[in-house]
Amino acid sequence: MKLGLGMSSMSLSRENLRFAKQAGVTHITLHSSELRRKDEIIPKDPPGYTGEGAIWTVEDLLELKRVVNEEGLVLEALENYNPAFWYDILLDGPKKQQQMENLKILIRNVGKAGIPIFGYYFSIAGVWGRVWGPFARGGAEVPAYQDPEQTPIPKGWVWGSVYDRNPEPGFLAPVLRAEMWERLHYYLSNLLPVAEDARVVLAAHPDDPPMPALRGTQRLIYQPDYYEKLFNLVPSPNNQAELCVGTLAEMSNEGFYEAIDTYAMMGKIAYVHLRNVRGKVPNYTEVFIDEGDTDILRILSILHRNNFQGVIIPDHAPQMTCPAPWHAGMAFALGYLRAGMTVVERGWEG
Ligand SMILES: [Mn+2]
Repeated sequence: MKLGLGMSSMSLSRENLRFAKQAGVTHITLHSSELRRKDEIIPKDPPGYTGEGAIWTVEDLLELKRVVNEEGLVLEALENYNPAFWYDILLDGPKKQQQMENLKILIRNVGKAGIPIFGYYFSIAGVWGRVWGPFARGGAEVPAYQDPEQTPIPKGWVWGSVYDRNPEPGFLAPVLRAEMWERLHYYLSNLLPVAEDARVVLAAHPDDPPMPALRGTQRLIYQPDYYEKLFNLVPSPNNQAELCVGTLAEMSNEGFYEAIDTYAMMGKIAYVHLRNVRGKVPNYTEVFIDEGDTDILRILSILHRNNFQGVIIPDHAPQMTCPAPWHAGMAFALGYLRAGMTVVERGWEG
């Protein structure tokens, strides 16, 4: 098991890479949906606009990797496409084939840059409906889900972003589950052969929040054992899970420890998001890693028993009351995970 930290284009800096190194982190995952090539950024774009979606070149990716490597860390995964890269794959729209050809180029480039994993979240509604509040221990600020009223998705909008600056008026028509599985099949059956060839694992995040439907779109992986269907949909060693334990714990059905045991045994876990949570859909809140309903040491023990060799990142952490709320929250989670990993790997003999 390796300790990782997730960063975004906002937080990727020499200082933060050193912070990670100091906290015992060896691997970085980079949330790449916000990354736009420098020549693409236009200051007057509306908030949340994705850009046109110019695919990152091998040089772009090698530059990211070089910065991470220079601080003594490994770039393990990119996480999430810019929605501009694949909105018509998600929506079954007219640019679907063209966008698929671009994703193939992207995955080949990721492979050429030597980045072993690409994490994705196959969802139209995206992460939606969370509220922030002082719900963790001592009033630390965290996201929570409180069964919000679900509004339809405006046209021109996908995955939490605006992909069309001049959309038609109106709303997206409802999308049924069978149709979503078909779209996922199109994505995987086209991209997995390229990913195999490029030696890149495609790693799926579960539905977050794990509601059976969100804003009129039915969803795919919203119960712990539904990953099996994804693995069987297009069988491939490169078809794996970006296993988000917090999201699995939020799901309405029990049995997520057993599901994780099974997926770890199958060698289907590309990397792990590990955070704690209190409650389940449709009402839950994120909390400190030692605070919620999930037995984090049991998760680490299951992973270790199955010889999991991949990276574990804290996913999110509460904002702690101090001049550096993100850093303090992450340092607490990283320290807890570092100690937990040591205990399960070495065994505790008192
Ligand atoms: Mn996650």
